[in-house]
Amino acid sequence: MSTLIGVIGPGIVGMPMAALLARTEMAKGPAGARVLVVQRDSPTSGWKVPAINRGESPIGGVEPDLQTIVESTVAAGHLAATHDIKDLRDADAVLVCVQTDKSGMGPDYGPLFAALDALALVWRDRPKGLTPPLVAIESTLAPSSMSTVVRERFAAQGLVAERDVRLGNSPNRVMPGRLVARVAASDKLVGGLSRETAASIQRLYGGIVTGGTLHVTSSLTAEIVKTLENAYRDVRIAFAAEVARWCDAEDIDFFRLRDAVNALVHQEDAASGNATAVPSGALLVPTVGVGGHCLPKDGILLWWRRHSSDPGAAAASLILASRGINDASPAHVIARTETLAGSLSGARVAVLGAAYRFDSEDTRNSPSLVLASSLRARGALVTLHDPYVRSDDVNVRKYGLEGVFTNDLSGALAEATVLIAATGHGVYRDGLPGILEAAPAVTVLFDAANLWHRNDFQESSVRYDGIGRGRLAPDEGLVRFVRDAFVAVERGVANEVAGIADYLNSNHAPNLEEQAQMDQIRALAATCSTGCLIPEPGSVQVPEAWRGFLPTLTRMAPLAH
Ligand code: SAJ
Repeated sequence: MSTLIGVIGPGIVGMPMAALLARTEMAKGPAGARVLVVQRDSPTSGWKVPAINRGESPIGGVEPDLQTIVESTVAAGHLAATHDIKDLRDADAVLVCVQTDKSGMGPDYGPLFAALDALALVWRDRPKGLTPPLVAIESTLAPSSMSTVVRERFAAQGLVAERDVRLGNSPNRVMPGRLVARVAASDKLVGGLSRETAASIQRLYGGIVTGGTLHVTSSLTAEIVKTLENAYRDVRIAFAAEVARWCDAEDIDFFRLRDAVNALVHQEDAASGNATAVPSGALLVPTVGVGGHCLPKDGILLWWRRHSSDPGAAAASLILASRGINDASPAHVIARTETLAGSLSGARVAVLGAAYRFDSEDTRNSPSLVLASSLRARGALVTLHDPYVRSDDVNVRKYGLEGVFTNDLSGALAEATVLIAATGHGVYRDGLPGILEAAPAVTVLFDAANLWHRNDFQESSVRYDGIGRGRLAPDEGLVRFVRDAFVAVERGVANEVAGIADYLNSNHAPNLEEQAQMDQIRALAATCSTGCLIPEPGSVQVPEAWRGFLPTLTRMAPLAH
């Protein structure tokens, strides 16, 4: 009987994993495993099961290769989908790829627990004595969850970890727009409640993570590193936003400063000059804000256990402070646009982009929606455009924007007098002449997505400005100051993470092999392809303020612990 692998949740994590596992098994011929995707028959996602069984990928946006792999593996009988989780009764391994979210200062495990409970119910009556089925949780987990709430979920149904079910976690490092390529090429962490379980997941993934390394570690370490990668990305965006806000007030070119500082600390990328290059440098790229299903929640997940028992440390947290700095970005965009255009009350404003990131259809926590909603609250007459977001998108509706949303770019532009670019879609970057032509009444364009440059508007009467678009070159002293200010923040984050790891080891990892050691946390975080270079903990040097400017995060850095 061939192996049966289950994948619960055909989203941006589960779909590429299922397709790639199926293709690997297909290559083995008829003896290869069958991969069965499970999606409960919900109003918003039940449609994915018949779509997949027709050989159609349910993932929108620009996803090279995914559709081809889904089509071929379904046709070959190695990939299928079902609404019924009971079809996983005899599964040898199950990947759990459902979304986790935050609720207050902790995780919202509603969907995860629903999946685990349903799976445990199906497995409760499996004949004992066989090899216990393997569970690999791909979803991002708040540190300590595997050894506490996940283990307890199965135990509540009589399934004892390692005896009746093998529990591991291998957090996804997907990147919309590059889903298939990133799974194959990225290093991946593999945790387990036992080293044997982690090694079993490593073997299962060996055929699909072909360009990256599978790093075996403890569940707790994998949980900490995964949430840290996103939390530290959020911090670096917040730091860049603080510096850019000061540069904009001084008319200094933030992106030239960014490139100079990133070169000094040897953490560079191509993102300053390309809106669709994934930023990975030390200073990241400030935009309309930070959205998605990951960065807004993972710093809070990382702090979950410690926050409730150490509110003083939480108050000094750089990770938590960064959330507030980034959430202020839409308001800064409006203020800067009004500096250019005067009051936006009564103005016809077209917002370009509703998705939370470029070349994606995803609107989860999208700052573009916050921006459009805030503009309307100020009395602006808003149209919101996006080429990929569906007109019945649940988040567009949640903000009450369905009446002003359109996929028709010309229609959005026809009467606009102000344009705000909020999402860095490549079609916008490459379509400026057509945009200006379709917007005859536009006098002001504010770029909050690093799409264009001043010289793109030399022949145009449109007044252009944007985040980080100052005209003056940064001088050497400023470059060194921002480098020193950044080094203080990265050291502060290292001290904060060490404090969290110590807390978790003391309170949620009684056995040494379950614990998370700082040197391994740093080594594994460094395998993140978008940069997560955490220095050793140590004393923080705060530079003298530069012409009265000292980023809040730098000022806070010595207190983080
Ligand atoms: N953003 C900026 N400036 C930047 C980078 C991002 O404003 O320099 C904004 C984006 O516009 C977006 C948000 O932040 O609104 C998140 O962008 P992202 O590039 O982090 O994209 P995600 O959230 O889809 O992917 C992140 C990635 N995490 C890291 O790079 C550490 C990805 O590798 C993870 O797999 C993913 O979270 C996840 O699922 O955890």
